[in-house]
Amino acid sequence: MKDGITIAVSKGRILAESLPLLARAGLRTLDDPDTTRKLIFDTNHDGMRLVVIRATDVPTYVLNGGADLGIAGRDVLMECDSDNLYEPLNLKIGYCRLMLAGPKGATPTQGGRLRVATKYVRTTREYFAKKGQQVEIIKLYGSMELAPMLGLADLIVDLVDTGNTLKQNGLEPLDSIADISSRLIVNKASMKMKQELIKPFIKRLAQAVR
Ligand code: PRT
Ligand code: MG
Repeated sequence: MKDGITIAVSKGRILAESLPLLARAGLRTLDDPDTTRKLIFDTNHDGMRLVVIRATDVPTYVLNGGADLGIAGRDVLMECDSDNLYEPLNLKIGYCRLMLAGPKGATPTQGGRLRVATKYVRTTREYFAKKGQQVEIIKLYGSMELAPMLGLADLIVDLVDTGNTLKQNGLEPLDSIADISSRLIVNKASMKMKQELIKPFIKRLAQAVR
């Protein structure tokens, strides 16, 4: 583990909302992540740097100490071994819902297992297990909305914000599985070893959230 602290942030929409939040907490990158292809960013704080990576890689980096802190959606955290991470803050950005959805007006076919396409295999399995329903889960990495149209799956589990994406693809929401927002996560060893850097940062970030 290196000196100083490294914060891993999900690229894309979470990054867009994280940067203003971090700025309110007094942390600014020296280069603009939107206009360079850099992955590591120095900040106005000597001992703190930002890395910008795929959403699903954020918990992996933090779990393994590649980064000390991370910002990731609850959707991603529910899919990993987040018991081994501290999650001290709900950052109240990146709001959406994880939903079960299916073709508009379709009546559920009787007999035969339902096929559910999703990127969120673990959460989907737990959701149906709680209902005592046997389903076949088909893992996809994106564009879940396509699966029912092409006959790959009966239903999908995906993130929904406005609902426009579902609508434009002939789908409708059927059930809400989880409310999603972005969270701050912390490596457990880092929290112990780098308390004097991490604790004040969490405090500033908590104030920025409010
Ligand atoms: O790079 P990779 O493909 O792995 O990630 P990504 O491209 O999905 O990243 P990005 O930028 O979409 O950010 C993903 C993270 O943002 C998720 O892990 C969530 O925590 C958070 N988030 C918040 C969302 C949404 N809202 C959201 N609406 N992630 C994705 N969406 C997508 C959704 O999958 C669907 O395709 O937006 C579409 C639905 O939006 P509406 O408004 O049409 O309902
Ligand atoms: Mg995307």
